[in-house]
Amino acid sequence: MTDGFHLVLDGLKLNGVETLYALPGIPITDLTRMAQREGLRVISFRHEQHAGNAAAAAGFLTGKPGICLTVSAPGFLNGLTALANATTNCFPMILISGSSEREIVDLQQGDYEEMDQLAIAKPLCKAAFRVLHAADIGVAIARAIRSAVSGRPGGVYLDLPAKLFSQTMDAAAGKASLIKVVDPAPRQLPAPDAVQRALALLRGAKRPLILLGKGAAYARADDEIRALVEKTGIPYLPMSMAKGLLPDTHSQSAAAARSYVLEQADVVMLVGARLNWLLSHGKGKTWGAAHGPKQFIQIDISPTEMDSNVAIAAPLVGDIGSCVAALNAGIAAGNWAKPPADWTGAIAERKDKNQSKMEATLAANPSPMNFHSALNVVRKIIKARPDAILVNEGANTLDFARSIVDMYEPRKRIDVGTWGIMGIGMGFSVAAAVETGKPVIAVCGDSAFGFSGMEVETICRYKLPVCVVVFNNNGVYKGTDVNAAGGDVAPTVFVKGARYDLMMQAFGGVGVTAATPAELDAAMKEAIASGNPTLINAIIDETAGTESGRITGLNPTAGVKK
Ligand code: FYN
Ligand code: ADP
Repeated sequence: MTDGFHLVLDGLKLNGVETLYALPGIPITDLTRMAQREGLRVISFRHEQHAGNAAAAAGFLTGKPGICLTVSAPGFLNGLTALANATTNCFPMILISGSSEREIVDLQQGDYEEMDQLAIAKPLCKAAFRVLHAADIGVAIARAIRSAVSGRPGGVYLDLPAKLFSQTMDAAAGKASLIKVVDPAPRQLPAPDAVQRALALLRGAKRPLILLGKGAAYARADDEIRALVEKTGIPYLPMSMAKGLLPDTHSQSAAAARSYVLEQADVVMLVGARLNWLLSHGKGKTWGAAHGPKQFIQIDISPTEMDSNVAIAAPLVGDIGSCVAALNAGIAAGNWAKPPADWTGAIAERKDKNQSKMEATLAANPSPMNFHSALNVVRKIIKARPDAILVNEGANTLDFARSIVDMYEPRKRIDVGTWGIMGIGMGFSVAAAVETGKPVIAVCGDSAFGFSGMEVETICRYKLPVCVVVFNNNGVYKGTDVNAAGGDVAPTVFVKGARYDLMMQAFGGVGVTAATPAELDAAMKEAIASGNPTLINAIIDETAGTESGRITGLNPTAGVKK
């Protein structure tokens, strides 16, 4: 005989799942124990949100759905933020939650942790399934995997009521009921006429631009994308998680001339990037409305993404690997002229200007450190270890790091993503370390770190090579706000001079305070060389930084006299 517990584990293992990001409790405690016994790695967290974030990051980093396992109602709800965030970011993950007894929940008779979890999860993910019979576990797992990774990737919810786990069935029949998913994320070839339309538009452009988004990084079409950029000679702009798809030092990168290229380009090819708020919806001043309308080519696996904000002249629907390969074939077949020199020359001029300005700022060595002088250290460390994964969250800490810290390899930068969410820091770091075995550097604002700080215990427990650098400027945005009415400190201010380093020490890791770039450099090098869990409390000038970093304009009070 077999039972629900074993069928769940066998179904996951059959599909190549190796790790569960979990938080044990009723009714899944034994499932986590049995999982370990059956050879799965169980990474056990202190809060489900971070287990969920880890699963989401694992999904992005591996292209396979990361699995998060939680208890019912409150545990499920804690995991839900991560599930919704994964869906928003197009990261594949599966949230598996135990749930209470259907009969009692549906009659609202007050079961232990009673909640209609399936109904609550549905609007926040790509698909949600509940399994009532052990014989259906195999189908449910197969459907969850396909839903997570096929088409536009995203989050999937799998509801497993407590009673399911102890249901028994004949072992041979149970084995036969499991499904090994064949080709879970099938290639989707673009239509030949759509390829020709895109090529014609690109060929006619005077000021073309390629915009790479995190979908391009996720697609793992690194060589094809690089060939497209280099064969066409078109300047490209990476969104934050597409940094490193080509090295940020690439001569065609227009990152340091961002405003200029967005404003001036006449044809923009979006590759796995949505025209959402991060790209000013493709409209307005950012896009140089005064310079005439732009024409867009958009490569995306989701057909309904087209025209979501502005008209897309040449939609190219398919997986990025297939679409870019088709474009490359078309380019190789014809005589492709490089973009006009006045366009590439003008970009180079803007880049040089911005880069010289940046170099001058980075060369300064103020005391206390500011964001620039501290990030200059991180910049050099990543240059020396381009295989390290950079996790980045915060406001100023995020915005400055994005432009200061160059990335050299694909999928090495994971950050707050489409929502600009805080609290991904430690969950993403755990997954990055577990899934890649590479050193992880988490650069977090002090506020952002607070959302997941307790997971430093998890990092210590599993002895993960994570170096957390907390940019400590005593508050949200900065530490100098004053409550005009007196009494409590201002809502954005924290305990001054907090010793985040002691949190890591509390669990046996290394905790260091760094007040100068030299101290920060030494501590980071030591952390990477040793692989020991490390937290560096980097003391940043509390007057440095601006409210909301580079997105100040989104505050409803921007422009209003306070
Ligand atoms: C970029 N830049 C550089 C370089 N790279 N200068 C010199 N050297 C290098 N290497 C320049 C770039 O040309 C821009 O100047 C400027 O630096 C900023 O570049 P960035 O960061 O790429 O662009 P920008 O305008 O900030 O991008 C807009 C955005 C971004 C919306 C995509 O702000 C973003 O991703 N924000 C996420 C914010 C978030 O989620 N926060 C969490 C919530 S915080 P110009 O070309 O002169 O403009 C809650 O408060
Ligand atoms: P960014 O925030 O970096 O601009 P977005 O998350 O907005 O990126 O966009 C990612 C896009 O990539 C989504 O619209 C998604 O549908 C698309 N996408 C993800 N994976 C693939 C893939 N393999 N092929 C094509 N498109 C993809």
